[in-house]
Amino acid sequence: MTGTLENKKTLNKFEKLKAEKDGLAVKTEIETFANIGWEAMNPTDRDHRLKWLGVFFRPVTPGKFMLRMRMPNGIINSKQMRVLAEIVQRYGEDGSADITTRQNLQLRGIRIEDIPDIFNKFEQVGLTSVQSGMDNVRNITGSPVAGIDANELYDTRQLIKEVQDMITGNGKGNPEFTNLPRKFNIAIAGCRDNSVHAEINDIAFVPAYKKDKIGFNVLVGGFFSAKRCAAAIPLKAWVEPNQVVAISRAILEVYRDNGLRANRQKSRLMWLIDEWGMDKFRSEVEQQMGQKLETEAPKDEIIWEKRDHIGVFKQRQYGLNYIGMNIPVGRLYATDMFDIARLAEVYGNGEIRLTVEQNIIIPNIPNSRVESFLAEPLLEKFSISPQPLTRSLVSCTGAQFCNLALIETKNRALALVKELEAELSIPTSVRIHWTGCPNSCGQPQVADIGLMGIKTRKDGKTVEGVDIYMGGKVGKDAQLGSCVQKGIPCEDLKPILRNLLIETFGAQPK
Ligand code: SRM
Ligand code: SF4
Repeated sequence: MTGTLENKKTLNKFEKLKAEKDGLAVKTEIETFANIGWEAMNPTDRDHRLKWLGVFFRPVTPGKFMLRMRMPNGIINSKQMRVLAEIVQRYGEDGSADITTRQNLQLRGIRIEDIPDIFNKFEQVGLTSVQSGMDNVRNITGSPVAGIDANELYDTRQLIKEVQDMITGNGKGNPEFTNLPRKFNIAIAGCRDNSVHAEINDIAFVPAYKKDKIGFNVLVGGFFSAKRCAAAIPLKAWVEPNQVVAISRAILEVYRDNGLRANRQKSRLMWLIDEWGMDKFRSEVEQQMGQKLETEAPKDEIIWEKRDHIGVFKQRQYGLNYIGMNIPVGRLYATDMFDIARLAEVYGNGEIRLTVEQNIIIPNIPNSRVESFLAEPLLEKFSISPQPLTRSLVSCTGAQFCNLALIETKNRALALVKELEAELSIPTSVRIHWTGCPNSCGQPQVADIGLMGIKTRKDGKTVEGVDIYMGGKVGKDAQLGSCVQKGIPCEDLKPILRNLLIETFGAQPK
């Protein structure tokens, strides 16, 4: 099933560990792991296979694991949020949660001895963290205002759930898709503003009409890696909504069975498309689906600038509103999570949405309740009208928890924008994205100003630094930005950003 003869001869470390024992197999061993503790565990199970259950060993904080959830379409309810809050609360100062750039939550401080109990709790409230790391399909993103946006073209919520259920065996784990050549990203866009960054996904469904029927043009192969970044390209296919699950399955099967596995740096879907050419790839997908694909619609419906959803907005449902709150660099603590759950219940219908900008939306708030919502103390911390740089600041995890990081990101990012906001009047929000290393989890290539962590030299010493990216365009006609300046020590960054904001984004010294 997996790979050619040549691949099998040259198995790299990760292919070997998957061939020896499927990652999902550790599901039946979690009680044992809990009993023996992290130090006695087989290192390959602990450091790698546990990621198939969403449990990440953190070499930076040994014994305190990270737990990456799945949140299809970025939607969670207050009951689920409260369960997650209780989990992180248990770990005191070590416990926190981060909203991720895939509309998802990651919990921190988790002890292996608690995992069986945590998984039981997940089951009770319909949460899962399965297949969220390593060579699996990541959280599937969709418009954060699906179903409530007055101008929506297709409500993606059910579709995204169906695709996730297909891939994960209804959240229990599905061995059909636990040995892909590499990680895999899927996004389904149903609104007009490309709020999912379709172009950076291995499969993206973008709304498009054929005659008067709404469906999706399919894009494939988008990805970022340290070696190469590529925007997704058209599969030259249009599908109806009821074909989305089938084509996702077919593409995954083609990739699983034929994707390149010898070199991990060349294993993402685009490398297979390069090798085969789009025509062959497309016809293999058709064969796997057992049906001919329709040609793509001549134009898609992404015709808006990207919205950030921060503030108060009317819903498609008469008399209801959604309110987007800015969560600086996506960091939440237990008390915040309890409070968000409470707000969602008291003012809305208990629903909470996450965005790829690492923010939160509370929907379904009646007109009559908006004013008292806005008077809630939590809004002083999580503003609905934040300062222009804080508003669109995004940051990956960085050195605080990530062992691949070359620099500290979240705390530095926040401190720097606060200083710049104090010194400058900035007429519009400027999207600044930080990423701690060239893996680009913080998506610097989609930003107005992207900052990628590197090591550089200053006064004969190695210091933390950044390469600067610019020109990332989101929404309609999205485009990836590129590197414009290399090797700036972080301690010298502020005046450079200050000048950029003045010269390119119309900022004025106060
Ligand atoms: Fe990522 C690896 C965090 C979105 C590209 N990413 C990692 C690891 C797991 C590395 C590790 O084991 O420490 C990081 C975990 C650190 C931690 O403790 O939090 C990590 N990635 C993240 C998150 C949390 C960043 C954030 O703060 O939001 C995002 C989690 C999303 C989720 O909910 O699943 C995250 N990562 C991304 C994205 C952005 C996206 O999907 O839109 C990318 C670029 C897009 C892409 O993948 O094509 C991304 N992460 C990577 C890569 C490079 C992949 C490659 O093909 O080379 C790695 C390294 C790897 O896989 O070998 C990586
Ligand atoms: Fe870690 Fe690098 Fe990803 Fe940031 S970009 S989370 S530092 S792997």
